[in-house]
Amino acid sequence: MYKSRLSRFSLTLPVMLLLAACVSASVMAAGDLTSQDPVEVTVQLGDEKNALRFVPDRLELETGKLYKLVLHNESPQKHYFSSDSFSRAVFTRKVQVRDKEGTSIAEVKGTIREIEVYPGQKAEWWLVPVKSGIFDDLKCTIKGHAEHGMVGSIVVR
Ligand SMILES: [Cu+2]
Repeated sequence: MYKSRLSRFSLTLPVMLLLAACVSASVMAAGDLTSQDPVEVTVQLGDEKNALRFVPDRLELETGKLYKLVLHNESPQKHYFSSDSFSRAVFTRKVQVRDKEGTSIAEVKGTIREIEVYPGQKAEWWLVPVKSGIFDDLKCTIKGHAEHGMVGSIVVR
Protein backbone atom coordinates (compact mmCIF):
# COMPACT_ATOMS: atom_id res chain seq x y z
CA MET A 1 0.00 0.00 0.00
CA TYR A 2 2.66 2.44 1.11
CA LYS A 3 4.99 1.32 -1.63
CA SER A 4 2.50 1.83 -4.43
CA ARG A 5 1.67 5.30 -3.19
CA LEU A 6 5.36 6.16 -3.09
CA SER A 7 5.97 4.92 -6.61
CA ARG A 8 3.02 6.90 -7.90
CA PHE A 9 4.38 9.99 -6.12
CA SER A 10 7.89 9.44 -7.45
CA LEU A 11 6.56 9.29 -11.00
CA THR A 12 4.20 12.21 -10.64
CA LEU A 13 6.67 14.67 -9.11
CA PRO A 14 9.17 14.72 -12.01
CA VAL A 15 6.32 15.01 -14.50
CA MET A 16 4.85 17.93 -12.56
CA LEU A 17 8.24 19.65 -12.30
CA LEU A 18 8.72 19.23 -16.03
CA LEU A 19 5.28 20.70 -16.73
CA ALA A 20 5.95 23.60 -14.37
CA ALA A 21 9.26 24.29 -16.13
CA CYS A 22 7.54 24.26 -19.52
CA VAL A 23 4.77 26.58 -18.35
CA SER A 24 7.15 29.06 -16.71
CA ALA A 25 9.42 29.04 -19.78
CA SER A 26 6.48 29.87 -22.05
CA VAL A 27 5.36 32.65 -19.69
CA MET A 28 8.82 34.17 -19.45
CA ALA A 29 9.72 34.10 -23.14
CA ALA A 30 7.79 36.72 -25.09
CA GLY A 31 8.82 35.34 -28.46
CA ASP A 32 9.34 37.56 -31.49
CA LEU A 33 8.57 41.08 -30.28
CA THR A 34 8.64 42.48 -33.82
CA SER A 35 5.69 40.35 -34.96
CA GLN A 36 3.12 41.83 -32.55
CA ASP A 37 0.21 43.95 -33.74
CA PRO A 38 1.67 47.47 -33.64
CA VAL A 39 0.46 50.26 -31.36
CA GLU A 40 -0.05 53.23 -33.68
CA VAL A 41 1.21 56.62 -32.48
CA THR A 42 1.01 59.67 -34.74
CA VAL A 43 3.28 62.67 -34.39
CA GLN A 44 2.47 65.79 -36.36
CA LEU A 45 5.51 67.61 -37.69
CA GLY A 46 4.42 71.24 -37.59
CA ASP A 47 0.92 72.08 -36.40
CA GLU A 48 -2.10 73.39 -38.32
CA LYS A 49 -0.78 76.97 -38.08
CA ASN A 50 2.54 75.70 -39.52
CA ALA A 51 4.19 76.44 -36.21
CA LEU A 52 7.49 74.70 -35.57
CA ARG A 53 6.17 72.07 -33.17
CA PHE A 54 5.96 68.35 -32.68
CA VAL A 55 2.36 67.51 -31.79
CA PRO A 56 2.43 65.89 -29.32
CA ASP A 57 5.86 67.00 -28.13
CA ARG A 58 5.99 64.35 -25.41
CA LEU A 59 5.62 60.66 -26.20
CA GLU A 60 5.19 57.90 -23.66
CA LEU A 61 6.11 54.42 -24.81
CA GLU A 62 6.77 51.08 -23.15
CA THR A 63 9.62 48.67 -23.66
CA GLY A 64 8.81 45.42 -25.45
CA LYS A 65 5.84 46.74 -27.45
CA LEU A 66 5.89 47.16 -31.20
CA TYR A 67 5.05 50.74 -32.21
CA LYS A 68 4.13 52.14 -35.57
CA LEU A 69 5.27 55.72 -35.15
CA VAL A 70 3.56 57.69 -37.92
CA LEU A 71 5.42 60.92 -38.68
CA HIS A 72 2.99 63.16 -40.51
CA ASN A 73 4.13 66.44 -42.00
CA GLU A 74 1.15 68.54 -43.09
CA SER A 75 3.15 71.75 -43.08
CA PRO A 76 4.53 73.42 -46.24
CA GLN A 77 8.15 72.76 -45.32
CA LYS A 78 10.22 69.67 -44.62
CA HIS A 79 11.04 68.56 -41.08
CA TYR A 80 13.22 66.05 -39.29
CA PHE A 81 12.32 63.74 -36.42
CA SER A 82 15.69 63.30 -34.76
CA SER A 83 16.65 61.93 -31.34
CA ASP A 84 20.08 60.43 -30.99
CA SER A 85 19.46 58.96 -27.53
CA PHE A 86 16.07 57.47 -28.45
CA SER A 87 17.49 55.90 -31.58
CA ARG A 88 19.99 54.01 -29.42
CA ALA A 89 17.20 52.72 -27.12
CA VAL A 90 15.05 51.05 -29.78
CA PHE A 91 15.17 48.14 -32.17
CA THR A 92 13.96 49.21 -35.61
CA ARG A 93 11.89 46.67 -37.49
CA LYS A 94 11.56 48.93 -40.53
CA VAL A 95 10.76 52.36 -41.83
CA GLN A 96 7.80 52.15 -44.17
CA VAL A 97 7.31 54.72 -46.91
CA ARG A 98 3.96 54.87 -48.70
CA ASP A 99 2.50 56.98 -51.49
CA LYS A 100 -0.62 59.17 -51.04
CA GLU A 101 -2.89 56.20 -51.73
CA GLY A 102 -1.17 54.17 -49.03
CA THR A 103 0.64 51.85 -51.40
CA SER A 104 4.03 50.83 -50.09
CA ILE A 105 6.95 52.45 -51.90
CA ALA A 106 9.86 51.28 -49.79
CA GLU A 107 10.86 49.60 -46.55
CA VAL A 108 14.10 50.66 -44.96
CA LYS A 109 15.74 48.33 -42.44
CA GLY A 110 18.63 48.78 -40.07
CA THR A 111 19.52 51.32 -37.43
CA ILE A 112 17.72 54.64 -37.85
CA ARG A 113 18.84 57.89 -36.21
CA GLU A 114 16.60 60.48 -37.83
CA ILE A 115 13.86 60.66 -40.43
CA GLU A 116 13.12 63.57 -42.73
CA VAL A 117 9.53 63.94 -43.89
CA TYR A 118 8.65 66.12 -46.86
CA PRO A 119 5.69 68.54 -46.96
CA GLY A 120 2.35 66.75 -47.02
CA GLN A 121 3.97 63.33 -46.55
CA LYS A 122 4.13 60.56 -43.97
CA ALA A 123 6.71 58.02 -42.89
CA GLU A 124 6.20 55.12 -40.51
CA TRP A 125 8.91 54.07 -38.07
CA TRP A 126 8.18 50.57 -36.79
CA LEU A 127 10.18 50.07 -33.61
CA VAL A 128 10.38 48.24 -30.30
CA PRO A 129 11.80 50.25 -27.38
CA VAL A 130 14.33 48.06 -25.59
CA LYS A 131 15.67 50.51 -23.01
CA SER A 132 13.74 52.67 -20.56
CA GLY A 133 14.61 56.29 -19.91
CA ILE A 134 13.80 59.91 -20.64
CA PHE A 135 15.09 60.87 -24.06
CA ASP A 136 14.80 64.64 -24.22
CA ASP A 137 16.90 65.38 -27.28
CA LEU A 138 14.07 65.08 -29.81
CA LYS A 139 14.39 67.92 -32.29
CA CYS A 140 14.08 68.99 -35.87
CA THR A 141 17.63 69.47 -37.13
CA ILE A 142 16.75 72.04 -39.79
CA LYS A 143 18.51 75.29 -38.93
CA GLY A 144 16.42 77.43 -36.61
CA HIS A 145 13.56 74.95 -36.09
CA ALA A 146 14.67 73.60 -32.68
CA GLU A 147 15.42 77.15 -31.55
CA HIS A 148 11.83 78.09 -32.43
CA GLY A 149 10.42 75.25 -30.35
CA MET A 150 10.55 72.17 -32.55
CA VAL A 151 11.82 70.00 -29.71
CA GLY A 152 10.34 67.27 -27.57
CA SER A 153 10.93 64.34 -25.29
CA ILE A 154 10.22 60.63 -25.39
CA VAL A 155 9.67 58.74 -22.16
CA VAL A 156 10.10 54.98 -22.31
CA ARG A 157 8.86 53.01 -19.28
CU1 LIG B 1 11.59 71.38 -38.82
